[in-house]
Parts: sequence; C-alpha cells; structure tokens
Amino acid sequence: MLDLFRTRRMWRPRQELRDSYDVVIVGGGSHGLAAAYYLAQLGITDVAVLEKSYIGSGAAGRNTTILRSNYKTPEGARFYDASVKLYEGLSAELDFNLLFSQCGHLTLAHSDRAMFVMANRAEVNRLNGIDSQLIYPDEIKKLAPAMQVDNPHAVYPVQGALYHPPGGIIRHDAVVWGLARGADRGGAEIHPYTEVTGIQRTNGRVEGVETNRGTIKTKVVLSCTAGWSSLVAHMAGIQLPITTHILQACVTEPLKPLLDVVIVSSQMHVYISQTDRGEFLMGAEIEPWTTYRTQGTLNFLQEVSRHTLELFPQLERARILRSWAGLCDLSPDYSPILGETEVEGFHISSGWGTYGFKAAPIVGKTLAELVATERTPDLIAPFALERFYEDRLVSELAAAAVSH
Ligand code: PYC
Repeated sequence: MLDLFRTRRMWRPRQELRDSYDVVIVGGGSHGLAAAYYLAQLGITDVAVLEKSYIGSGAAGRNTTILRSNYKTPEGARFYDASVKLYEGLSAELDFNLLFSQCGHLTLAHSDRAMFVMANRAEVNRLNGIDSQLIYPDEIKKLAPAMQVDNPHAVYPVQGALYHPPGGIIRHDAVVWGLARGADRGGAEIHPYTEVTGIQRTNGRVEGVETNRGTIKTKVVLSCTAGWSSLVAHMAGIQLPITTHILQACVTEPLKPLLDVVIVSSQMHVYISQTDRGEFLMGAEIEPWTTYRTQGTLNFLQEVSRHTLELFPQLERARILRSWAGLCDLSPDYSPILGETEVEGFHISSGWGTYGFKAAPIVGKTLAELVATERTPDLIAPFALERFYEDRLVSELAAAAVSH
C-alpha cells in the first residue's frame, strides 16, 4: 500500500500514479467514477480518476439522495429516465447493495396554477413512457397518511400532487463506493488527494494535465466535478456560463417509520424523506448568492423547519442532528452542459444545478460512449455547450423544489 494514503479515510489506490493515461477523469464523485466504470465496460481501461480529496467528498456526498425522472422537458425526462433505469440494475451489476428504495415521489401543488403545471409535466412524462400522474388529496392521504393534508389554516393548502412511482431514494455513499469498486475491478486507477492544477493544450487539443503530484500526458480529459467545473474548464481556456451556489440540507434524530414516500413542494421550497435509519431528511432552496463557502445558515434551518412543520406538525419536538451544504453549478437554463467542448479531447459534465446525483450512471455511460466512438450520443446532444450560442435552451426552470 502506498505510504501517502496509509492514515487517511479513503479509497487506497493499488498503483503509483503514472505519467501517461489514455483518459484522465477529473473528479472522483459519482459522475467521474461512473465514467470510469462504463469506460471499462467498453474496454477502455488505461484510465485515471483524479480526486483532490477523498472519493465522494463533493456533491456526491452532500445531496439528499433523491432519484426521479419527472422532468419538464422531453429532453430532460428521457435523459433522467435512462438514468433511473440504469440505477435500477446497478446493485446487481456492481454486486453492491445501493439500497435503492423506489418508494415513489410526490410533488405537491398548492394553487390552480401549480395544478396546471403538474398536469403538464405528467403529460410530458407519459408521452415519454414515464410513470407520472396528477392525484388529489384523498389519494395523497393514502400514500402519506402521516402528512397533514387538510389543514384549514395552511399557508400552502394541498390541492393535489404529481405522483411519480419510480422515484425514490438511494444511499449516496453506497453509489460512490459501488461505482469505485466497479471501476477498479474493470482496471481503472482511482487516485484520491490528487489535485489537477492545469490542463495542457497544443493547437486546440488536450495534451495533458498538471497535478500536485506531477504532470500526466493524455489526449482525453473528462471534467466531472461539481462546484469546481468552471475553474477546471478555465484551465482548458473555456469559459462556462455557470454560477456556483450552495444548497443546504439537514437530518433530524432517528424517529419511528412515519413516511415512505418522498414529499416535495416547489412552492414551499422543501423536500422531505425518511431515511432507512429513521432520520427525516429535509432540504430547502438554493441560496441565491454565489459562493464556495459551504457553511450552513440559521435562515435555512428556520425556513426548512417552518415548511416541514406545516406538513408534519408532529415533528415539532424532533431535534436536528446535523446539516450540510453542497456546491451546485447552475447553467442559464438549469439543464446540464454535457459532452464535447471547443478544445479537442476535453469533455465536460457540468451545470447540474441540484440534479447531478440522479444523472450519474447515464452521464458515465454516455461520456464513455462519446470517448469510445468519438460521436455524441443522441441522448446528450441537446445538452451541448453550443446551445447557449445557438438559442436552443432546454429550460428545466422550476422542475424542482429548490427555486431554480
Ligand atoms: O431535483 O429532486 C430534485 C432535488 C432534490 C434536492 C435537490 N434537487
């Protein structure tokens, strides 16, 4: 075992870092590890995943574990549906239990306008073969009997919901470790605590990456970081239309099982689930200012508690155990920026807002196909960076509870 890693909480690499690879992946989170895993499946194994901290230390370890595909646009819905389908088979494929619970996902509607928007989303989803339907308070009560649906004093009365049965929650750390094991078994090298400090280019194509552990020659770089994607792209001379914000979440102390469906409200900006440990897991809206400072705020705790208590007043005395914040890169249309760039050999997975974790397997698979075939897969063609120059936006504005 390498000395550098002996004392650290982390994945232990089997090999020394070499000075050349066919493919270098920047970021050892769910996207980077999925890309390494699917590249190995296509026979591309001379691959290094470089992670500046421990694997899963970024957005992959700081989300609220929700998977779903009930998006607003046909492009988004089809893409996330392919991801949920890959997730469905991944525990068996990786021989690693990812604890995927397809418990169903309810997006509450609190106004006539919201009911109209949910009906529209249900229609787009169904046209793309995705199970989504508009339901009314009686059905909501059956799915979430512990939730207060008929509160006459509610600030946000519940009029209905978009019900999405395939949605649910999955263990994020299991996803990271399962993919890391799969990539490692396939032959990829995973190097934690290896920070990329520069991208070398000649005549508009990638030649290598500089790291805190030396320079590596490569013709292909996949940038798979969340939070840092604009900085990594900048190293390659590319300006991304991205702003970086924090999103916060928290959990209560463990409680008896009370809720076995994911509850989301786009108007209250709250999403709530109960983990397999019994904790209520709650998140709120994205903070409107740009920052890399992942410190929690009192305002978040107040707002998330106020809105959760309107739906679950029985949690009044539950204590909050811990909270965290993750970095989110927002693109102008709230859809990802995925695939090739103007620098030959430099491909990106960026601009995920708060949707990145759900997309990990399909990002890995499509980026691997792009590298193997040198052709952009149809599923990700709508998310190319050029769309911002060609007026082809794919607006996922308000397709989540996070005020984007
Ligand atoms: O889009 O499902 C979502 C989501 C949950 C938390 C943040 N985004």
